[in-house]
Amino acid sequence: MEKTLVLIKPDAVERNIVGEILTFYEKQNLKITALKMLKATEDMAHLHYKIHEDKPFFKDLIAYITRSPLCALILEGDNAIEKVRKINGNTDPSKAEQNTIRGTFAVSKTENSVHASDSTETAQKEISIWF
Ligand code: 3AN
Repeated sequence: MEKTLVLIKPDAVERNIVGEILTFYEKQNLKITALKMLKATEDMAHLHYKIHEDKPFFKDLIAYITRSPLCALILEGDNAIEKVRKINGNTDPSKAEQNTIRGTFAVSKTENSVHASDSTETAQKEISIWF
């Protein structure tokens, strides 16, 4: 059984689509084992996006992720990390498949509705930031 960290990001919480997004995961047999609403602090955002700190979009990313509450959750299931990233879809909504969360809801590469860990090491680190 694998664990992964998901963030339902501010653009999605603002549009009242948290429930619809959770349904994508639950329908694929993933178990929600922790869930909370919170507003990310600058420190949390910096820790979470540390690998992007030299990228040109970093400032906008931090401003966006801290602008209003997000929903953090832990999902568990077989192959959860890969499975959740498939359900989320491509980072760029114009390239995301239609039946993915980002293909359905994402607004832009920054405001792309969801985040999910990309490895077991990242999942462990990200769970300790948000829980
Ligand atoms: P993913 O979330 O699909 O793993 P990453 O890890 O490459 O994507 O990027 C982390 C976050 O940074 C993305 N979710 C997105 O919000 C933002 N991002 C990535 N690439 C860009 C870009 N070219 N322009 C603006 N924001 C970006």
